[in-house]
Amino acid sequence: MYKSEYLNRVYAEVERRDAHEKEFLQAVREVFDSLDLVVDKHPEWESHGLIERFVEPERVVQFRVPWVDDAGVTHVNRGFRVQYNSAIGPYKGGCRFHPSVNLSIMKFLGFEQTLKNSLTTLPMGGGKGGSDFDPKGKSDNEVMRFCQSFMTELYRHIGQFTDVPAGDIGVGAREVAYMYGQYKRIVNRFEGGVITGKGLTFGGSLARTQATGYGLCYFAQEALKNLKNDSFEGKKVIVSGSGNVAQYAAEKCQQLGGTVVAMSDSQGYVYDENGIDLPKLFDIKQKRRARISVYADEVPTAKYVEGCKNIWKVKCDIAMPCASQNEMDEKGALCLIKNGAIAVFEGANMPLTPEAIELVEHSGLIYSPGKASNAGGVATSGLEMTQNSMRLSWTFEEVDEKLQGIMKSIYKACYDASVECGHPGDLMLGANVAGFLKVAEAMLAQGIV
Ligand code: NDP
Ligand code: 2IT
Repeated sequence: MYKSEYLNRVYAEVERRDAHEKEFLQAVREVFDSLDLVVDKHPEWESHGLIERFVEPERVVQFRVPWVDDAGVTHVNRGFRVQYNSAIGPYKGGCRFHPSVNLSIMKFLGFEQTLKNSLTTLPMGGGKGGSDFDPKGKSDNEVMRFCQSFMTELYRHIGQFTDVPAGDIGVGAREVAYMYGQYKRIVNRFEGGVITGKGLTFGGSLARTQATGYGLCYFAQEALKNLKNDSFEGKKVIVSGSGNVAQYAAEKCQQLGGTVVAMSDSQGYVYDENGIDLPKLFDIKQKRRARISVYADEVPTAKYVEGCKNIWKVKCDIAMPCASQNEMDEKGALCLIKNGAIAVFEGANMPLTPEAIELVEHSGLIYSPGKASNAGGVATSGLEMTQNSMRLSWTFEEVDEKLQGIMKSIYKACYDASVECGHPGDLMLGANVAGFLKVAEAMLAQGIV
């Protein structure tokens, strides 16, 4: 499969051991496709067992999370923390609460996070956690009890110098605050740097809420300018999802002159040719925690269509998938290509299937992988940790300016690595190679650990 015998051997072993972990295997294959172009230049990787070590998380914790609902019924969910790689800093990465969560999804996210965090330029290793708990339809008290039970086990595995969780799907400001409250109560220390995405009154950073979506648009802006001498101005944009990442990607995109014509949730999508009315969307999603179909009930120019995968049929210039893994398959990619789209920038983690990536890249669209273009969220989490250590808070403008600088450096690192590998503009290749080289160097320097 690969030119490199070494990569073939390591992949065969991962496949043998983790045969049932399809998302993890998918993420590994994608990175190995890129490393195949550079591995020959690094014989020390094989002699130090570097890639064998890289595909094995340093530690995986799985635990029971019992909690009692409002009716007094006991439930048991499964909790996870994958401490993937600490070569360049403490494990760092979000927690996902979604019924689909399993070990494969946690490991793929931890693996991707390691390379993403390397690209941020900040000293953070990679980790991910979560639970198959579904916060949808639960009362605030139920969510609080769940978060407290989750942290009652997780607290012993984390710490500002060990592992720093944050949010992800199903984990926003409310959940982070409940988890932090329980952590503080158990350890009896106000250790702000133990978790990020905190509220502004207890150590959170301005602009962290916006950071992933804004960062995605800053990255996209850089890529459009550099590769096509173009911008968001006058472009029709699809932003899938309608959670944290999607909301602020849509907001920044509209500020930069784009028109977001469609957004979705897991049930369906809304189309509004006038551009999504964001104050309305924020009210529906943030205040009321309602379905996106409500948008079409309340906005006369909008139309609701059942089935979230059909969103890619809407004609657009730029697609920003911001919902979940494998949300765009071959069919979706073909719709974009047929409709003349020029770029796909991933806001979610691994939203395109391998077949979709291949089609998009071969048709000459700009394509950026999530580990590069959605890194603004974790980068700003890194800035939150810095502020916590310094015991001060930067202004929104200060954080936003640093975020813009970081997204530009990430773009440059990806682009430069793509040139170095002889494929200028292949941002997936660039992201994988640039992200991996730094982790590899740190791992080699630290010996066989
Ligand atoms: P949210 O929980 O805020 O929103 C998730 C959105 O995606 C919702 O609209 C949800 O719809 C939709 N969704 C979830 N699962 C599916 C699915 N299987 N198919 C279709 N739609 C789905 O999460 P975030 O916005 O935080 O995260 C979105 C993506 O961005 C994830 O891939 C996450 O890993 C990634 N990410 C998040 C960062 C962050 O800082 N939050 C940083 C970097 C990446 P519904 O409400 O119907 O479930
Ligand atoms: O996928 C991601 O980068 C996140 N969910 C954010 C992680 C973080 O630690 O802020």
